[in-house]
Amino acid sequence: MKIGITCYPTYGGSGVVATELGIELAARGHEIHFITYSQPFRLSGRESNIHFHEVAVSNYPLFEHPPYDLALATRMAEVAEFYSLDLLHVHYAIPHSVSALLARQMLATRGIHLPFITTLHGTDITLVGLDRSYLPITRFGIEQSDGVTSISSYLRDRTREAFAITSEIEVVRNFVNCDVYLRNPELVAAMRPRFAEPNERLLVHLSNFRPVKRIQDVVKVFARVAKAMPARLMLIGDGPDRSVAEYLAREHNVQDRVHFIGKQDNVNELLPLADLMLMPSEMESFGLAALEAMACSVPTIGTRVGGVPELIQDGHNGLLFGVGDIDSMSTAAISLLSDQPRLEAMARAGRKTAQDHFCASRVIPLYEDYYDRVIART
Ligand code: GMT
Repeated sequence: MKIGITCYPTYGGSGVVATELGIELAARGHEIHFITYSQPFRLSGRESNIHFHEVAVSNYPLFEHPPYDLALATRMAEVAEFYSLDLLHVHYAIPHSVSALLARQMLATRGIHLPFITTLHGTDITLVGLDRSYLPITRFGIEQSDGVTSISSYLRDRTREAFAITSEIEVVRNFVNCDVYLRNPELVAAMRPRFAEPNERLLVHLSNFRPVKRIQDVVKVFARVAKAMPARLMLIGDGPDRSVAEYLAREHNVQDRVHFIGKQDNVNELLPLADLMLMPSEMESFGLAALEAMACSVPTIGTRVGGVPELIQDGHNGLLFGVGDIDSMSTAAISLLSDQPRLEAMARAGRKTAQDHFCASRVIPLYEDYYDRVIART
């Protein structure tokens, strides 16, 4: 198949999922065309079967707000016609589904058929989409899509309820490449000393540091752990709440124990170094970071929100608590990190969950099957 993929290429889990999907599809012989404003950050640019088409937005002085959506629609239509795409797959509803709709309409006037699929990722529904100024156009974009998928059952149900949508939404959960995300003992032995002493526990958090991630809770939980045992915290990512996290680390006197390592491309090399992942989010429609950690045999202490319970079974492959329940999360972290056999059992269970249900090799065929069905019925 020849598939166009559009996503936010530089930030957030939706861009990661879209990029990894393109990479996996290309490896399975499909021809993939990323149509985005910059090259997705997990692409090297050297992958075979993958093409990148930059969307350039003209910044004519009259445009205080350059019309990216229109430039994107135009590029989608051009690429689809030039390369005879079978399908467009857009990730994150706003504004991508509306741009895809415009591209489909533009091409239809020239007798070219271009179905498009929208994948809902979370904040496009739970935050931005529910903003009154975007709600009608988000609903319209979803309704006009030839196919819609969501990354969890939670998000499917939330979308139906919030937007009063009755059409079918296919659940295709997020995935991870289990051959890339894994715990390689030699790599761990070589790299872990950069972040922790042998007698120290290493905790990790990975996000875009937005308020929804509650990074303050990460630092507070870590500060309590660090009082109970030698420990370090590795913070991967960057974003608006980074300075709050830095401030809190100083307040709790753990600034020397926290590594702020910023945005990283190869998180598969960093996650396995840790003993425990902290994901105390206010909301996660899925929680891709926890899945990536689980695949690397790192269990997560997280919150019982959104689609997280579809991934983490409390007490089996991770631990779940109420949002903001720092006392319970800290106590649980200290107890788990003090009990090596239980920690290892949970790590194994997490790896097994990732392998049994969320490996790319299991999930990518679900997308291929869905593409076939959408193409066949449109
Ligand atoms: O969580 C973010 O801030 C990024 C956001 C996105 O759309 O890029 O993540 C959403 O999509 C991820 C990939 O599907 C999910 O794993 C996240 O749970 C989801 N975030 C939220 O629902 C808050």
